[in-house]
Amino acid sequence: MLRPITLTAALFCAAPALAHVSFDTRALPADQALAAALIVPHGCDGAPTREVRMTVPEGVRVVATAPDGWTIAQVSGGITWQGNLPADVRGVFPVTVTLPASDIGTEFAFPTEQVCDTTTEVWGDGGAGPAPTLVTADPAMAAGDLLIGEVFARATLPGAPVGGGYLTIRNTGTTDDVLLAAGLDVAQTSSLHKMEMTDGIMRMAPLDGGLPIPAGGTVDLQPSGNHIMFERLTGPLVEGETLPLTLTFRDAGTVTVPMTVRAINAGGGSGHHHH
Ligand SMILES: [Cu+2]
Repeated sequence: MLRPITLTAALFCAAPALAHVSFDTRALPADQALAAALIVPHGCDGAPTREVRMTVPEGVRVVATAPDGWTIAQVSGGITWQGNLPADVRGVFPVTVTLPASDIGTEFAFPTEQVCDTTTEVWGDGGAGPAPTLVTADPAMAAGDLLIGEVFARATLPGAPVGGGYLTIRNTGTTDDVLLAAGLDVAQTSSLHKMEMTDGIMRMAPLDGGLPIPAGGTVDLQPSGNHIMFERLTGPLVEGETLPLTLTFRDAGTVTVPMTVRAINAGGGSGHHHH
C-alpha cells in the first residue's frame, strides 16, 4: 500500500455553486426516458416559493412527479408545480426527461418562473439567471445506468512520473454501483485516490474498496478531491491529446471513454462553470 503523499500542487478550490434554478445533470442521451430533477435552491429574496412554472422545449417529453405537499399541472408546453418551499430550503422536483434524437451537444433550454409571495423570478432570457438547460449526451459515455462526462486529465511535464484524471459519474438508476478501477495505456498503474485533511495538510491516499456511486447521485472526481492517479507514465500527457480511459464498475461493467488532456493546472469542466 502506498504511503499517503503530500500534494504539493496548488489545490483547485471549487467555487460555490451559484444559486440558479438548474437541473441536477447537464447531459442526457437522446431517445431514452431518464430521471433528472429540477433544483430550486432558494426562495426569492427570502420569501417562500409558491409555484414553479417550467417551459418544456418543443420535441422534449417530460413527466413530472410532485414532491410531498405539492400538486402538478402538466399543461401543454410546460409543467407547473404548486406548493410551499420555504426560502432557505433546496427544492428538488423529480422529472423523467426524453430528449429528441439530436446531435451530441444540442442544447435544450427550459425557461422557468419561480413565483414567490409578492415577486416572481425568471430563469431565462432577461431574467435573474440562465434557463435550466440540458444537452444531448454521447451514448458512448454511458455504462448501464451510469452517465459519464467531463473526462479530462491534467497535462504533465516530460519525465513527470504521475498524472491525474478527473470525471463526473451520474447514476440515473435505482441501485448503487461502485467504480472499482481505471486504466490508461500510457500509465503502468492507475489507481483511485481520495484527498483527506490530516494535521492540516491535504494528502492523498488509495480509495480502498472503490468509489461508491449512489443511486440517483452524481459523483465528481476533481483535482481537489477523489481522482484517478496515473502512475509510472511511459510518456507525458500532452495538452490537447485525447486518450482512451477505461473504467470498471462493479455492476455496470467496463466502458472506455475519451479523455481530453487539458492544461497542467486545469481545474474543472463546464459542469462547474457558472455565469
Ligand atoms: Cu493521487
